[in-house]
Amino acid sequence: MQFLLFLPALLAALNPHPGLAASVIRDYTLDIVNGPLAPDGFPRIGVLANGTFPGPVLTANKGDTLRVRVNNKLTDGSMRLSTSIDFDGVFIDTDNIFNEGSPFVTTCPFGPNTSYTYEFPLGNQTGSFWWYSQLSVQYADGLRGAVIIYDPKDPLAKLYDVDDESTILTVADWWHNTSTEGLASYMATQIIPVSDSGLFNGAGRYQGGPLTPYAAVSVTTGTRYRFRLINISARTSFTVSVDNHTLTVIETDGVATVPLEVDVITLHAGQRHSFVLTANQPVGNYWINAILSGGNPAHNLNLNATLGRGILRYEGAPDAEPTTPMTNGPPSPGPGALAESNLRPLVPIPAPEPDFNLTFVTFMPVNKTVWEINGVAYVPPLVPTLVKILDGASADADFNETENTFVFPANKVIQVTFPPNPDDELHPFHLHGNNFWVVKSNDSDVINTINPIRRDVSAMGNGGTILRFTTDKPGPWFFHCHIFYHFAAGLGSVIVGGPEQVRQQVHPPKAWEGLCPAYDALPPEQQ
Ligand SMILES: *[C@@H]1O[C@H](CO)[C@@H](O)[C@H](O)[C@H]1NC(C)=O
Ligand SMILES: *[C@@H]1O[C@H](CO)[C@@H](O)[C@H](O)[C@H]1NC(C)=O
Ligand SMILES: *[C@@H]1O[C@H](CO)[C@@H](O)[C@H](O)[C@H]1NC(C)=O
Ligand SMILES: *[C@@H]1O[C@H](CO)[C@@H](O)[C@H](O)[C@H]1NC(C)=O
Ligand SMILES: *[C@@H]1O[C@H](CO)[C@@H](O)[C@H](O)[C@H]1NC(C)=O
Ligand SMILES: *[C@@H]1O[C@H](CO)[C@@H](O)[C@H](O)[C@H]1NC(C)=O
Ligand SMILES: *[C@@H]1O[C@H](CO)[C@@H](O)[C@H](O)[C@H]1NC(C)=O
Ligand SMILES: *[C@@H]1O[C@H](CO)[C@@H](O)[C@H](O)[C@H]1NC(C)=O
Ligand SMILES: *[C@@H]1O[C@H](CO)[C@@H](O)[C@H](O)[C@H]1NC(C)=O
Ligand SMILES: *[C@@H]1O[C@H](CO)[C@@H](O)[C@H](O)[C@H]1NC(C)=O
Ligand SMILES: *[C@H]1O[C@@H](CO)[C@H](O)[C@@H](O)[C@@H]1NC(C)=O
Repeated sequence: MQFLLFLPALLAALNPHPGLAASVIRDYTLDIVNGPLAPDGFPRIGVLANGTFPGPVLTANKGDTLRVRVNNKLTDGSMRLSTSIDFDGVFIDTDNIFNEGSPFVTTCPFGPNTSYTYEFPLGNQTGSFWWYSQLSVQYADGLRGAVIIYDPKDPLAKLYDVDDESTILTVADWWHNTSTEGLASYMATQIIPVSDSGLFNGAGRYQGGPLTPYAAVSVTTGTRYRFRLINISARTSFTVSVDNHTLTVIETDGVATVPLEVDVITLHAGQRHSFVLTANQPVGNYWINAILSGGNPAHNLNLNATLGRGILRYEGAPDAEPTTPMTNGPPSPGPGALAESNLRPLVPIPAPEPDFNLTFVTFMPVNKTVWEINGVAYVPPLVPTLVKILDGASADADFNETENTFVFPANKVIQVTFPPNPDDELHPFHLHGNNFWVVKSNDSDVINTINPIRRDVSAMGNGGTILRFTTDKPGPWFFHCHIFYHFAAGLGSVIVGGPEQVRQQVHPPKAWEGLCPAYDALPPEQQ
């Protein structure tokens, strides 16, 4: 019996992504600590999983169950002491929605010296995702990392030779100040703190700072790599290119795509892309340009976006920086740039006709740090949405107006139209637990209901966007701007599908039921 229980974990430990059909439990422990780090050469204390940034990569195979025990060992009261971990883009099923980690929607955060274990089957989903603290803007302090679900039978496997931990690429913005200072400054000034640096695979530089070594990615001539590019930034978009190499996009937010060759990829909040790069250039060192944009650089003279980069190093090349100039790479938008409207899913699914239409107009009043959807800024409720549903809430009117909560029957199609954005800011909207069809991308006037890309984050802008999704998976799902400063100022909503089905299907464990009473009992400085 003991042996049988241990066998899956043993198999998982021996072979990180075997081609085995057997489903296993991927058991991870994350110790959340306040620890020192200096990814761009500036030393500070962060909020880190196991003391590292980015945090540990969580990997699984299609069909596995992910189990993540999170031990909150935070001690530094200058940053948030509670936490709550969300697994961005992962289709957590209704039965396990209480482990979805969205504070005040599906759960409550948990305080220092306590633990919580998130567990859910991964179903048929595969691709590149990430985990992070969904509490306030805490992830800006470092609590973020990748989640990769490998497909042992990837239909695009013939396009690449290597896909392992060495091909996971992360880009992140980084601040020398804590997120609590940043949030206070934002609330006081309406100006999102501009980051001090951009990090590629956890390393970067700021203007006038030390010459911190850039992260190098090793390749061998003639080999094809599946790079999984994940934007784990908190506020900033990244424009990524590799000097003298083309990038063939094959995945967007966990959805396999028709291969699309580009020179440069722009990643907005929360977005992920896999691309294939063939090491077909002369042996040498090449710049990987990871150029951030977001905010007025005049607000932080430490920021020099051009310093955001890494190195593609061929086997046989010296352990040195490229001798070519640091550029920002090809322009995006531009002729070689990835445009969302050009992406096609490998398996096209027409967007079904909507049963309900919503229009979301985003707005920030003058001189007030509040972001509204249709005139209402989201305020997290004291009692999470899921608790209210389990207690009988069934209609919009059962929620406070400031919960921006929209209730629909199960198995319906919802269309959300974002008219051209009058405030002229970028808002990457992210739907938890589900993909949407991007029927109209901000970057195109074309309405495509035949084979639009499906994904879970799309950037709204002044071009206008139309999304469709279904309520086939009952539950309350956060739908919010992924710029967490905007989100913290109210740019969020909750889509509830099938409240009756939720009450039938969802049976949370005692450990979850204890989270809210424990959190509510914490002194505010430990929340
Ligand atoms: C994190 O650290 C804990 C304690 O040392 C360890 O048990 C766990 O395996 C580590 N997790 C990962 C993902 O490395
Ligand atoms: C957590 O536990 C440690 C060690 O037992 C203790 O020193 C610390 O005060 C505790 N923190 C809180 C917030 O209770
Ligand atoms: C996974 O896909 C198979 C085959 O399409 C289907 O029968 C099964 O219901 C799916 N499982 C889940 C959890 O969606
Ligand atoms: C960092 O915080 C300090 C103190 O709150 C503030 O004076 C400074 O302007 C902040 N730096 C940036 C770049 O926002
Ligand atoms: C990339 O190609 C250009 C010519 O297109 C060349 O000048 C440059 O040296 C090449 N870069 C490297 C690192 O070889
Ligand atoms: C930013 O860094 C690049 C590369 O080192 C340098 O060429 C440029 O002058 C820097 N920008 C400023 C404003 O100093
Ligand atoms: C939703 O809007 C579309 C136009 O985009 C329209 O064709 C459809 O009839 C509307 N559906 C409902 C239920 O209002
Ligand atoms: C906003 O604040 C600025 C600077 O304090 C002030 O000049 C302006 O009149 C304010 N605008 C409104 C509409 O309150
Ligand atoms: C409803 O929202 C208003 C405005 O944010 C707030 O003052 C009130 O306390 C909320 N009521 C409940 C029950 O959460
Ligand atoms: C949105 O589209 C407009 C018009 O095409 C364009 O100017 C803007 O850069 C786009 N924004 C994003 C975030 O793609
Ligand atoms: C990366 O892109 C920026 C800009 O769109 C967002 O603000 C970030 O939230 C995003 N990062 C993640 C992890 O989504």
